[in-house]
Amino acid sequence: MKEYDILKQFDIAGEPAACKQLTCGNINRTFRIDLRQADGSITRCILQNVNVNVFKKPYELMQNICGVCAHLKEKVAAAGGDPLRETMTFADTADHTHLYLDEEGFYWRVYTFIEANSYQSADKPGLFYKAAKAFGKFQRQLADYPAETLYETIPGFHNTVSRFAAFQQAIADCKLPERLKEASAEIDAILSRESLAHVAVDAIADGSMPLRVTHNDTKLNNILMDPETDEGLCVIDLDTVMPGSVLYDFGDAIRFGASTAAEDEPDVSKIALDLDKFAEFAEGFLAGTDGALTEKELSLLPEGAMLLTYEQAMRFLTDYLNGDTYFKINYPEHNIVRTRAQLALLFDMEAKRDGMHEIINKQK
Ligand code: ADP
Ligand code: GN1
Ligand code: MG
Repeated sequence: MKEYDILKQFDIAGEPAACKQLTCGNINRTFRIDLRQADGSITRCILQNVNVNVFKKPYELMQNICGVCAHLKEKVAAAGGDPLRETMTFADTADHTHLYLDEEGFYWRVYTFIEANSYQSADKPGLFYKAAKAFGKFQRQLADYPAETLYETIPGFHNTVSRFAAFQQAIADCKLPERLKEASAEIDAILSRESLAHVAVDAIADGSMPLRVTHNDTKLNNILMDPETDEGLCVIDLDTVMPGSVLYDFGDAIRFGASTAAEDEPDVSKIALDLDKFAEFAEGFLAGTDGALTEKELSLLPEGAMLLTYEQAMRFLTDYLNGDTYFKINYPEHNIVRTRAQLALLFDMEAKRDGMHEIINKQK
């Protein structure tokens, strides 16, 4: 099997015995491999094919991740935790880059599999609070990380102003007229909300809101939860750790986890913002960040939720108009279905904006 041959390039003990693809991510190709050890026991690792269409400089990407993981390991060890379960651990390669380039031009990495729960929805009572606390703690653990050493793995990743320009360009350059027509209502909804795109970018630019080292992709399935207690165990998918705003981490987690339906739910009547889930996440996130957020950041958290939902709608629709070159899709209409779901959520957030602010005002 090709995956087994690739595994041989990494410094990892055991003989591969089983391989299963894990399909919940939208970007990389991820496999869980069972490894039989000399004593007969089975251990596991993750083999992942890095998507270089998205991450154009994989060596810089790995330098970022290894630096961040080393920093997190020190913090975890100092707190008496287990760095092998609470942070990602990458297997080495002969050239010590932690990356193997195969003859077909694919880049691979291998890291320790962590036995844990990985959730697609926050339905379980208390789960979203625990995830929020862990994402908030992650942010705090990186507060003293030297941000200037981080490469921008995707330039302008959450620069919604430049994303808006890319969206306009996708409309102008679109080679799929039937898609343009089909999406006209969604295009109008996005174009008419341009001012929202400025919420974080402008506040960072005028110095009223700090840049921090943020995760930038805080979907619930990017955190592993302890199998016994469901406490946040390990934040994963560190490809987008870069300087950013706390609004991005808060907002993206709300977008994904405080919705009453999946991010690609085709029946938009099922989609709403669950204010109880919003409150639950906010409480956990404030506990995790432990007083680190400024007054301005706190006051903009609801706008962060709207911003990230708006940006995601824009990104899915840009990809649809560009012919589905970025996100993995399961069927041809997937990106327009995702766009509609994100817009339905955004509209409900707009209606519940005062409610979100009341919750934050009570908690801060
Ligand atoms: P993508 O960038 O495509 O989202 P991820 O790195 O998030 O890929 O991995 C996809 C999924 O694989 C995760 O959501 C998680 O369920 C599982 N996974 C990834 N890394 C680990 C790990 N170290 N231990 C256990 N499960 C993992
Ligand atoms: C991608 O890799 P994954 O599935 O965790 C994307 C996020 C989107 C998300 C939408 C690098 O996240 O930005 O919010 O899909 N990651 C990248 O589900 O673009
Ligand atoms: Mg992921």
